[in-house]
Amino acid sequence: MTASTASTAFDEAIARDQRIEPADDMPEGYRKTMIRQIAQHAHSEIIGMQPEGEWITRAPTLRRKAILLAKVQDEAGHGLYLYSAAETLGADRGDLTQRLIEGRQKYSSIFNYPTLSFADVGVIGWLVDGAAICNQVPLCRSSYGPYARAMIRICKEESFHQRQGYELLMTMMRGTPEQQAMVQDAVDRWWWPSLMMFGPPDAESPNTAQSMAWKIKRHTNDELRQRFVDMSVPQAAALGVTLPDPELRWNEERGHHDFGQPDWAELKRVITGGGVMNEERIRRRREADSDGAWVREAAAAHAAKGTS
Ligand code: FAQ
Repeated sequence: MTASTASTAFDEAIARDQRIEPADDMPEGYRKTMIRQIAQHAHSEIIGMQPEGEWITRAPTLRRKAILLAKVQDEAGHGLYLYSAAETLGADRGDLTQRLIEGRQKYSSIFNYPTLSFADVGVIGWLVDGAAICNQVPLCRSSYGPYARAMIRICKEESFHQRQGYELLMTMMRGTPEQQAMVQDAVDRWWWPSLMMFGPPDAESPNTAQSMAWKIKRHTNDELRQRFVDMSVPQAAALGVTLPDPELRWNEERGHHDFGQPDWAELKRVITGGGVMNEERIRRRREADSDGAWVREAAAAHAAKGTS
């Protein structure tokens, strides 16, 4: 097939809302964009195990510990499905990990903030998984088949994550004034970083227009951020916490909440390695990679023997 017929078949499939599958011809730019987004997403799931993982040994009850363990294991699973999806595009998993630990590929800014109390575990479930769901449900209709299909299972698991976080916060809000203050403090620290998860404002997002045209993204960063704010306001009220934004109010005319802008300079700083936890997150990822090298070598040697 020549390049022009390949691009026509691809364009027609996109126009008809058909899925692009690994063996289909696709423009190089599409392949590169998909690898970038899927790899960044996979890295986020794996690095995202760290902030909550730190609380597994300090969970207040056996029940909370079991829930948290299950959640953190789910994140590992999500990373693995996503690396597999990237491999269908010709990417190499080892190479992607190398790019992450050398700072050549990004992961979500949200995981560069510290988890200071157990209330952070609840707020990560409520707000961070809530934002992830808001962003990822439309990705179940993303044009690249393996990515869209991985997203269906991931979203189901993310809803459990969100519910466990909200239920934990509800329990703490029924507790002592100290517990209520811990929840409010965690909400104050995580609200703005959660809004940043949706990416820069549309006017400053270099990839959105092309990714929307290719139906990789189904909504812009600002559309999803608005959806998340509208979803979170009644949940905050039911919980009895205040969202730390003095500009937050219902706009009758728009049928949406107006809200303040996150500190976009902070997002840039965190994405480029300047967040509080960036160094630690990458140091631990690098350590896990080298500690696990013998397992990969043993598995490869076993596979080479051709026995099961
Ligand atoms: N952090 O032009 P755009 C989770 C980068 S999973 C870091 O707007 P795009 C589950 C962007 O990559 C969370 N980098 O880019 C969990 C681009 O990089 P480039 C991860 C960011 O791709 C919960 C540049 O800035 N979710 O939380 C961020 O069209 C709890 C310009 O931006 C996904 O990855 C950021 N916040 O839109 C786990 C979802 N924002 O080109 C554990 C899939 C932007 O310079 C515990 N990804 N960048 O290399 C997406 O939907 C999109 O990639 C966006 C960005 C919306 C993140």
